[in-house]
Amino acid sequence: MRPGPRWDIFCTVIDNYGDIGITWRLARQLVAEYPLQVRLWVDDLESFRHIRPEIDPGLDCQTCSGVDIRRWRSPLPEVEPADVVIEALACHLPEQYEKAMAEQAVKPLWLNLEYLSAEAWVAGCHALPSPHPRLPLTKYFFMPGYVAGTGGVLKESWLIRERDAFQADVQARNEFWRALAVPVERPGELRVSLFSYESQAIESLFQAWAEGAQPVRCLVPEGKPLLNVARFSGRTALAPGAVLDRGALTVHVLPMLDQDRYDRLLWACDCNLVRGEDSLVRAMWAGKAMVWQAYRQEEGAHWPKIDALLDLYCSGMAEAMAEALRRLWQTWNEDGAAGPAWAPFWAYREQWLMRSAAWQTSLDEVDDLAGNLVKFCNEKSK
Ligand code: TRH
Repeated sequence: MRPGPRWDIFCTVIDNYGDIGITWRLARQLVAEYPLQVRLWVDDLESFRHIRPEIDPGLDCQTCSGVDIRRWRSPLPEVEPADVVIEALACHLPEQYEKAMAEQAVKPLWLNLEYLSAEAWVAGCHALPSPHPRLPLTKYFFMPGYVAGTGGVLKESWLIRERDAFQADVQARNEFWRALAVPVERPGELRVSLFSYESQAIESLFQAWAEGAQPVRCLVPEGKPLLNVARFSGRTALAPGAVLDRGALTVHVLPMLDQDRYDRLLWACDCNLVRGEDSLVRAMWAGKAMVWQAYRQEEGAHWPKIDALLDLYCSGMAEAMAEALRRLWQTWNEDGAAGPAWAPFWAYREQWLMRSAAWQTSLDEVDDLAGNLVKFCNEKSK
């Protein structure tokens, strides 16, 4: 069988896990669902290992789930450029690689995969060409998004099938919880996953849960929020395995999970607090209530993103329900008093499930990001 087209995906890890989270998810899906050979260049394999423990940070070259993974070091070893080149999330390609692309008889198709946003300008920029200032190359902007005319969001072909099977299988969920040393689900209890940046809003929300009537079990994979969790509990530090009790609230500190198990955590909870872009999309596909904390940018550049997503998500929603969502998301992103915003939000618990299902239907109308990328490349290569 003839090997399929070759794709190179370049990823730099700025901080956090979003860049590697998105590029790894994309690379894995492309290999699994299309006849493609994918090489993923990553400058920080240690971060990669956190979301995919099989990765050996000591290796320059390794294969995982059929993806050829390369350490992106400077200077890059001399390699033949692939047929399709993805410059992901504002990373810059090495100069000598760009030169090598320009020297190819058939120039590679070069795409700049941008950050996901609900802002209105996104559709207008999607698929626009940008000629290289010096070399005979054109780069295309590929804009993920939630609406027609954008590149869509990531969604593997197996995702909904596996989610539905897991959510319908009490035994599988019990095993999942036991492996994490967390008690199995109890009637009347609320389970919440928490993945966020450092924020005093965590302490405010915990206070509200602790004082509330409903038992709340909050699952926190280790990372940035632990500072606030520790402060709330009067401790100086916390490690995976720690369990804190305060009033109606029990908090479990979990180890960081691999991406697939993190999905299961989202599927198993009643409400998911997520951050950045990739966990946000996974929370959308989990189908539960969700609260989003955006990656904070200089001069408040993240606020238009929050407002745009709120506008889109709340469109057609009853005013009081939309107001409850806005207040919680806003206080959560402001480091503010999220606690008082919880009860009005949770009063709509059933409606969040319905909204989530309708939102997923609208995302499906845009098709998935990997499929849209492949379609775009096939059309451009004709
Ligand atoms: O880690 P993030 O805050 O990433 C951010 C944003 O993407 C932001 O836009 C970017 O510019 C900045 O990084 C530098 O959040 P995000 O995008 O949700 O990525 C987290 C990844 O980590 C996602 O793929 C899910 C994964 N994850 C696990 O695999 N296991 C876990 O236990 C957790 C909590 C997350």
